[in-house]
Amino acid sequence: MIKRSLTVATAGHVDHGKTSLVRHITGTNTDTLAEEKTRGLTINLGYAYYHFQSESGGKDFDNTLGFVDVPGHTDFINNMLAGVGAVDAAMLVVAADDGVMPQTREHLAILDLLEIPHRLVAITKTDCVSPERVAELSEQIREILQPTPLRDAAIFPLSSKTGVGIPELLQHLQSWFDRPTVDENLIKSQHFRYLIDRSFSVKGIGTVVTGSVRAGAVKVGDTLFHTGSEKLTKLRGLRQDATELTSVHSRQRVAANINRDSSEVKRGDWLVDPQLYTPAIRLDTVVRFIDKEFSPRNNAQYHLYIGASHRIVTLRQLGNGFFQIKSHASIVAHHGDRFVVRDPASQQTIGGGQVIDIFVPRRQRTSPQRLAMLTALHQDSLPALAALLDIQAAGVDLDQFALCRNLSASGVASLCGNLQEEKVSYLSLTLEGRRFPILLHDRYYRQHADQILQHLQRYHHQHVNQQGISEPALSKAMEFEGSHSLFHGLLQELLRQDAIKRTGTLLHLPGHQTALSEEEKNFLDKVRPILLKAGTVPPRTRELLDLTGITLQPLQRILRQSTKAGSLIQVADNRHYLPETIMQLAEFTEKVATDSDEADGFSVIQFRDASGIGRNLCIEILEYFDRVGFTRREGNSRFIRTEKENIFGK
Ligand SMILES: Nc1nc2c(ncn2[C@@H]2O[C@H](COP(=O)(O)OP(=O)(O)OP(=O)(O)O)[C@@H](O)[C@H]2O)c(=O)[nH]1
Ligand SMILES: [Mg+2]
Repeated sequence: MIKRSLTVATAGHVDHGKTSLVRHITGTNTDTLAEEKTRGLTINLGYAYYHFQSESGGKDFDNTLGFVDVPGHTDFINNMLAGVGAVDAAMLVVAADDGVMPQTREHLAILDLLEIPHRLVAITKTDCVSPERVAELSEQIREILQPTPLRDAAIFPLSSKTGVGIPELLQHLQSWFDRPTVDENLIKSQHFRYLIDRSFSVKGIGTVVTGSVRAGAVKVGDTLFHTGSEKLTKLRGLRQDATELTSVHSRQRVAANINRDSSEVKRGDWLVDPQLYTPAIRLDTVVRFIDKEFSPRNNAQYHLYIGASHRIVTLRQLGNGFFQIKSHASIVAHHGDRFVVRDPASQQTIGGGQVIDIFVPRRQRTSPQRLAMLTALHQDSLPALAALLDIQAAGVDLDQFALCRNLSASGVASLCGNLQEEKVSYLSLTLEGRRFPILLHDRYYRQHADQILQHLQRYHHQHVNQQGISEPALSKAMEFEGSHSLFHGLLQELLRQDAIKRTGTLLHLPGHQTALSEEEKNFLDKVRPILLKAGTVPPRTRELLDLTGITLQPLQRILRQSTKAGSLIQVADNRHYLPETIMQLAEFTEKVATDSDEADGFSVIQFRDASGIGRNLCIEILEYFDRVGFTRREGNSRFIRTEKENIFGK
């Protein structure tokens, strides 16, 4: 038996018979609160299930139709929005006697803005009116639906009192299962996301949450990230209605047993794959306003409903139909997530839209480049990536692209495969500390590479005695506008292709070799054995005076020349090293970093104790490593920034 499930939310004006209809179909009264019972109306979301088996194409299916019953009363619109924020199907309920009322219209607008794919209309209480009235109301509803995507929605006149019309409605709901609801490839290409709508504590079991899987798949025993507490949690168990499950995938509604305290968990929180968590305060979006003339006031506060959460936000028009949402509290969202905006002053739903980017730049938020980027991003992943490659001279940050769109490693791999089929030629720059490479269109790679090569050529021309230029100095001299990591990636690529070479820390063109003067050769013959013998604590310049018998000024001059030629490396004002000793020290530093608790880096003291080198010289060595980009200092800790070969060559 193949399991399938679909969740349908109700919608419609207060007292129009939503809860009664769900009860008639499932046998469950979802109005469980005492207050709901005494007032005879729904306040909070209600959940119920209808199970049926079916057969199609020679396969047997075990189907679960889940219902999320929402309140119709406008006072509880927050709950209604949380309920419809996580479903793929909805039924708009209109009572035959009352007809179309304010919340009929508002809920219809919300379903429209959220672009819920499956929808139908139920006309309830037909037992209270004449057949003519039902026909007339059907006509009116048709007209109202006409300008919306619900225009083709089927309309079912029925009565929850007599049961008339309900079999037809059920048959239609069941037919929704025949459309493919599960795409295995899509599930694999995304990380797990599960939207929580309730949390409670069960004796002997612990915290149980209910909600719906919005993407990906998960199995019992997996570790997830709970966004509300920002803590990891183990998934202890899964249940769909009365059935225990071992795994779940996108589009299923399930209860999950997690090891967090139920007081930490609230509606609107997510359980996500730990790699996916990227909360944002700002979102760049497209918004559609119900009143086309409407334009948001810059500092006004609006209510944003996204997923099952509610935020106070401001809206800022960016241009080309894009709007920036700024929230007082962080939002967990990804590209394509839908939302609704309400105006607290008028208490009306005013619009809704879709998230485009969750990585909003701090500056130039409305620049033509940013708008072009948003236009590129406002497409499916493949055309979006192709368009970005075309316009981004600094390359496409695939880490961000993948996080924004919730793409797993397999999703990224298949996307890049498709890109190659499209004959887009680009280069992947793999960089340490990043999950995915930076992608650079061949055109831009050539531009950057030419610029680097030309610069080196000019440099050699102007500094004949110098073997080359260090990476940070080159980047500075070129006024390179891209990131440090892009520059580093470009150099790695050029080194890999032998288009440039590195001697010590100095980058140069392959053909360039400084000719050593007789004087330099003699000096090196004399000084190399001294430095080799001294190892990691070479003599200071002053000490070299005695050791070489050369007087200060000529010694300083020749040290300078040898440094330029790459034969020696100057670590501090008065201290020069052989390149191979620096390489040994770099290797040693990597070991110190690995031996120490990696997350905390390593300290000068640790380095001193491990090396036996005096504290002051240790500081000089490490500061030199910082300067050339091998290590990075944060407070009292140092971290290895890149493999030593990337800085000092092989
Ligand atoms: N005669 C008749 N009464 C109905 C029918 N459906 C619902 N009712 C009655 O209408 C009233 C409201 O029904 P509910 O199902 O609670 O309405 P609701 O849409 O869930 O209301 P809210 O959740 O508060 O928005 C109840 O008294 C029901 O018994 C129907 O088909 N025929
Ligand atoms: Mg109700």
